[in-house]
Amino acid sequence: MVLRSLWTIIDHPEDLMPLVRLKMAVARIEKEIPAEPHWAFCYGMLTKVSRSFALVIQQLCTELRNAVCIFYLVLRALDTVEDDTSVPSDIKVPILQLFHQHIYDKNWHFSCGTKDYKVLMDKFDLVSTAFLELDRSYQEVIEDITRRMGAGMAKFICKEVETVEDYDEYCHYVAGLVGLGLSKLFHASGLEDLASDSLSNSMGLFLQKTNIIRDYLEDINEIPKSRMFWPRQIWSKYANKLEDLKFEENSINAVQCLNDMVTNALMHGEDCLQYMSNLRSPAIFRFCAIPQIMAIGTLALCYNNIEVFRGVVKMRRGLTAQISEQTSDMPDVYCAFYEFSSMLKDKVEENDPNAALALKYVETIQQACIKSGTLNKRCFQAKVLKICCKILFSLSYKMLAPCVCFKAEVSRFDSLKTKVICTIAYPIVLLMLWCK
Ligand code: D9A
Repeated sequence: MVLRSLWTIIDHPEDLMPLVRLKMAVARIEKEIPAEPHWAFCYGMLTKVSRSFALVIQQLCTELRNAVCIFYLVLRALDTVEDDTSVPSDIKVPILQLFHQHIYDKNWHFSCGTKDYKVLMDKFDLVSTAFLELDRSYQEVIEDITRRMGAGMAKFICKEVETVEDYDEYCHYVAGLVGLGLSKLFHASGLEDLASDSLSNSMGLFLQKTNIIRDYLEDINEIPKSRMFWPRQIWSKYANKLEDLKFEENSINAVQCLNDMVTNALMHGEDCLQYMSNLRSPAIFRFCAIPQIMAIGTLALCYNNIEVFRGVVKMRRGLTAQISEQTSDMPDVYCAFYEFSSMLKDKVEENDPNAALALKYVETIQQACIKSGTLNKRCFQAKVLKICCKILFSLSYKMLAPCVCFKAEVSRFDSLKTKVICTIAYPIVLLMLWCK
């Protein structure tokens, strides 16, 4: 485990400093928990269920941050009810449908879920207490979205995702509505114009479809009952049962099906660029842009990648740390979207049934990035920086290796021990260089 991280750093030395700084940032926000117990609980919970999300939320101004934090926890609680396969449908459905009323009731309580989610449900009164302190305009948005999402989830409790239309509808309820709600919260804060419902919806669909693709194996292996979000209309072209895709003998069809799903998700990329380019507040911009860049990066990683059916495919932590550090304006987003879509484009194989459509969506995204006219400068700088970092790393490695060899009297220059010692010594050298 430790050794694997070391190798990753050797391969990607440019990850190191962002990872160190990210660790420090996380440690800092964990210390800055508010004084009142209900707010302390809400922010503590947020960091527990999603570290990276907790970090981007911190950048928003206090008023908006509190509203988004509560919105996030209410949605997570709703999700927990929806996900808990041990709760019978006839109990679950009315809870989902009435959830928007329960958030006003400090005495309401329903125990379900596991681990951190169970704690969230058991102490939901603290979330309600914090919700009741929000400005009325924020409360109304959260209530409205919770009502619509709960009704939508209830509708899909007894219904499978059959067609691509069902898939879009389901994703609208669980993610598109989050986009709509956030746009309204941003508007209520007075910092942004109200974004259109259609662009806001695309922001959610792009993220959610990426999660559904990436989490294939996790959802299929869910105990006691597997959960299936891939639409039958797509997978039935490649298999008789969705589970069959995970078996080795179906690899070719599995990858084609995966590519079909990724292509479907790519469709929303252009709308997302449009939505982000309309934002004004730098903090809101970063809050929106970081998850979107992660999504297109994950799609590029998953495309044509059989590993999706074997285990978890995730971006390197160092890469996500780099993204959260280096995303501050639209040129950064264009650069990242361009880079990741090029990566995906290189993986498209001619004989794939959806190759033409995938290339068309990639082209649309890249055109939007090119049209901005900001691509060359920024992308070039980033690449130079990465190459410099690699050279610096390999130089310090080559310089250190002989010293270590000599001291340790190791005869083989490239012994594992030497490499490990160098890898430990390297960050110290780099840190000294970095801090001047
Ligand atoms: C979001 Cl309030 C989410 N979802 C996310 C996270 O981003 C969106 C849930 C609740 C809220 C917000 C999000 C962020 C910014 C702008 C948005 C937006 O719209 C304008 O939502 C559309 O994934 C969940 C849904 C996709 C269902 C909406 C980002 C996030 N990332 C995870 C990473 C992961 O691998 O899941 O939560 C994390 O940080 O742990």
